Amino acid sequence: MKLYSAKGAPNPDRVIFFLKEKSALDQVEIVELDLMQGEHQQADYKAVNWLSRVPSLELDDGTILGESRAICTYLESVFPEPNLMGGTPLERAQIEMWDRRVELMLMISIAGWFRHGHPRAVALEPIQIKDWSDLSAGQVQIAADYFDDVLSQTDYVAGDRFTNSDIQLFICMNFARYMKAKLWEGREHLTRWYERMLTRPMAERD
Ligand SMILES: N[C@@H](CCC(=O)N[C@@H](CS)C(=O)NCC(=O)O)C(=O)O
Repeated sequence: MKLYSAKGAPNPDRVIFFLKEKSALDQVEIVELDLMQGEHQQADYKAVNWLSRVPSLELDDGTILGESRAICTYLESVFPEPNLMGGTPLERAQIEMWDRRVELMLMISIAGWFRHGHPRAVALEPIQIKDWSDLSAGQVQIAADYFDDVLSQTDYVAGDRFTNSDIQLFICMNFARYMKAKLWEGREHLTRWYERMLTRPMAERD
């Protein structure tokens, strides 16, 4: 299997961190693309993923999978241990629910804040709309407060054990740092959770 990725980019990291938690990163060949140099826009990568987005997973028979969560769903079956996406129908649905909340409420707002507000992101978003960035920045704070509240009630995002939903939220903490924001700071429960996440395999440096 071959994973098309980009160093430090949040969506590929969703897959990389997932694989680290499975101790399976060495089972996948990583092909790094430089997004700032537009390598993902070149014809050879467009032939892999017409949308020019990373990550993409190329299976040994040439099948291509896009969308980080779909890729993780596939990898969960290939590397079932430790289980990160739920062991029962209910738990699978709950983890998907939390994954979607993290992505739709927080990650997309951080993306809007970054893509429309960071000078380097002009390479990805040639028409930057400052109001969009400012609006997104406000939504990020609201969502961070929400997850602080969620973590006041449970030890992990989706309940009482570590799952893919924690990986999603951890990615958001890293992503917001591109905007010099430490979202856990000043948020008691998010801080307690974040400090625990820093000790996990996904946080280990390459
Ligand atoms: N929904 C997709 C999003 C993929 C995505 O937007 N990836 C970013 C990197 S984090 C990208 O490829 N950006 C390139 C661009 O905007 O031109 C997923 O979950 O994989």
